[in-house]
Amino acid sequence: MKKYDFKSIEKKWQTRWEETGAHKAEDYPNKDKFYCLDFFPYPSGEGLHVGHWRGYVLSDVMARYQKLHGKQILHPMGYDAFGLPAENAAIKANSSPKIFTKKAIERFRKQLHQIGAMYDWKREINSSDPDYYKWTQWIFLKLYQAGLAYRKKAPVNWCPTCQTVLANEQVLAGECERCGTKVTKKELTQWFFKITKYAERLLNNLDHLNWPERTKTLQRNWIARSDGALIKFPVVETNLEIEVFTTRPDTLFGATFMVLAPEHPLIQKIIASQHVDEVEKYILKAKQKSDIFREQADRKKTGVFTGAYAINPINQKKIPIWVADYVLTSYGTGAVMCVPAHDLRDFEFAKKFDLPIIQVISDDGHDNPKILPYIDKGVMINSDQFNGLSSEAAKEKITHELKNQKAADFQTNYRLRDWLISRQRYWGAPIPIVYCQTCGEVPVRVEDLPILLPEDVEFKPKGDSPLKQSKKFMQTTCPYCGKTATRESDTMDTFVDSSWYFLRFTDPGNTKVFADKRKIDAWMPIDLYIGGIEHATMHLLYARFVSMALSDLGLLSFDKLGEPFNKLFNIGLIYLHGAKMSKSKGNVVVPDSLVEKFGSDALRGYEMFVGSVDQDAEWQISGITGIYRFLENTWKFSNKIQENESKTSNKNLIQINQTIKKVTEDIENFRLNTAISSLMTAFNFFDTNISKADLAKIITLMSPIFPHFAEELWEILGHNQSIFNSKWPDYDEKLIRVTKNKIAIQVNGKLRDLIEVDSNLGETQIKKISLTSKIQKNIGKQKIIKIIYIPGKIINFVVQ
Ligand code: ANZ
Ligand code: ZN
Repeated sequence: MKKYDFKSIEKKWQTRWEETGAHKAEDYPNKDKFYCLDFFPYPSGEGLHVGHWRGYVLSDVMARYQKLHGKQILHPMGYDAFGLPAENAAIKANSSPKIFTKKAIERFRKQLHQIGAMYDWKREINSSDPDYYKWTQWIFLKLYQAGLAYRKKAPVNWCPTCQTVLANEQVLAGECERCGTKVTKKELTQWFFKITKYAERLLNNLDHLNWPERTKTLQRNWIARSDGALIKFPVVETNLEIEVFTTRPDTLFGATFMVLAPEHPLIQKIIASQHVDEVEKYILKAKQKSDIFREQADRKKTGVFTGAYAINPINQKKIPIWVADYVLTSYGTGAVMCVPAHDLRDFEFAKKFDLPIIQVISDDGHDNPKILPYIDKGVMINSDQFNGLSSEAAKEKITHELKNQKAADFQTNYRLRDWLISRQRYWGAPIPIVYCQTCGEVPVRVEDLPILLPEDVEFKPKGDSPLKQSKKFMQTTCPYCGKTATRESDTMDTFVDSSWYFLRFTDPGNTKVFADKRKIDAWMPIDLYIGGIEHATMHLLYARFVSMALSDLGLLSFDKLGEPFNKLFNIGLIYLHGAKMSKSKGNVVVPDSLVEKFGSDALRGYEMFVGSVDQDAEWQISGITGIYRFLENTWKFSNKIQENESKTSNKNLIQINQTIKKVTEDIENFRLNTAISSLMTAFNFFDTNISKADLAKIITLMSPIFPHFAEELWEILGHNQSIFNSKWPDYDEKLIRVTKNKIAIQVNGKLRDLIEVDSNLGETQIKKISLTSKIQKNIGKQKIIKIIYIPGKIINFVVQ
């Protein structure tokens, strides 16, 4: 008997798959298709560790499983090669991002090959390749023409270490997502994509997606819809009005002052002369602080009085107008009506500056200063004709009343901000815009794409765009008038590259269009998308936006909602010694040596066995040996059957059918760990009374997880076609239903009852069932001193 020589087996099958084009995806699938994708990796210098493998193995298991169900598969792989990680790593390694990325990709490709996945390598893409980023620039131009890309001067998040701006999504708890530095604020002209135009659709469509609830919730909270009212407050002795957005129009009678954000344009127009100096000073200071800092709830409140007053439109009372930095310019209207009795921040502000506090909602219909600020719903008080109403009802009524007087309107706001896409960094796709002295801001002509990234620059970050250093790059001519013009020197956020790559996979070689529409239509939407939870509010939101926008432009039509990812699965993280596996924590297990020692199949198996794939799991260093032994035993067993075939016994047949049912259901529900357990149980149970054909069925069940191993045994069992061209086995429901046994229950040898039980029940279970039968009264208070069980026939209780 041949021994389990995984090295030659795995090499043999990987070569054979490649030579026969086994994983080549059709351009136009003509039957059921299955597009199975992993979030494509950025090629870091560190290479892959076993935590990365987990998702790649899972997606491959699913792709192979679907292939065995006759589906046509698209399972591609590529590299998110532009961006800060590659650039920072290149700086550290004293290399150029281009050379560094090339090397990193080579290493990644080699490691990815070890997985033995059914990737169609002919479709490999690299987002830093001009053939790719040409189309990233093209998509920019499309969005620009549609008014969805624009430039504006805005206070932006600035990372002093990375020396670049960050999108809101890249700021985590006030720190740079990449390097952890405290993010500051800078006033800069930047490029934005108008994702806010899609806020409502991005939110509502979530209801139709087969995504984990947790991820949907993260997106919902990020988009954060709030329903309220826009209310106008006239400014005393002027014809000006201050508009506020409030979610609590029910508290209007309690509005005792207003606060404007320091950036609010009306401040200059209403400020009383004796307050100018103080207000100006305050504004200057506030502008240095980031929004995230300003929003922190536990900060001491600061502010200044403008000397001006407004009229509360509901009761015509005069209220003072203040400036304070806890009001943000980027949300609502940048002005707030302040209700200290019912809002914590307003309450603290009123206490500090001694402003009036009027309670207008109460839990029992009475004033109760001790419970302020009172944030809950309740009964209206101190609110004239609205007294006694529930605050919920008053919300509607007060807004209606003011709407009739044209002083208010219902309004919905979103927290979502436009996506800031320009970066003052080198390693990205140049933004295809030029500035002409005559024509101003002009988009590049499509036929001039790609705008190549120049190489004659020092790419280390200095706070200003490195592209500016290249005269050759910067100097150009205006596409409209032909006069000299300069290029935009910022590059695009890498999330722009990754917002459409899944479309390119359907037609990666196309030089005429970003991808042939028929090919996109044939493969999209993605049937299974696998990646970590960390991209919930970044990549997954951006990609949905770009798909919707391109759909609206008529460039895509595969889904009426424009949604690219039908089903999303979040893979759990791998931990080692209680910490998330990562190079920086020094707790990395690399797959290479495990593959060398135990084989790719054993590692694939352990990746699926280490825990439920939707949960984080602790890596056990020796865990892989259990899987390896299982493969080795299965190997020996199968070879024995091959050499000495017999008929399948009834007992084995039942086990086989039960295992088919169990493994099928487990894979369908992403329970790979229990699928493997069932396979182990089955082989423990089997005796050698099993036919080759029946054994082949069980080998097929193993094949998505252990593809090389299964191919080899399949061949040994006499097949000359790849196992993946065969069919997933069916089970026979009749054979699963277990047979019954009649058991005689005796007490001291006398027959007392007869029961019918499933034949697969063991002694303990039969004992339990017997003790609840009629014999209870025969035993009574007597003590059981011995139980004699004759399997499947008799159970005798000896009592005294
Ligand atoms: C009056 C009021 C009374 C409010 C009350 C709350 C409680 P969400 O739910 O996040 O939409 N607000 C509005 N614009 C703001 C800005 N630019 N900066 C800081 N705060 C702002 O929050 C809406 C509420 O946040 C609004 O409702 C407003 O305060 C405040 F008892 O208006 B409210
Ligand atoms: Zn011009």
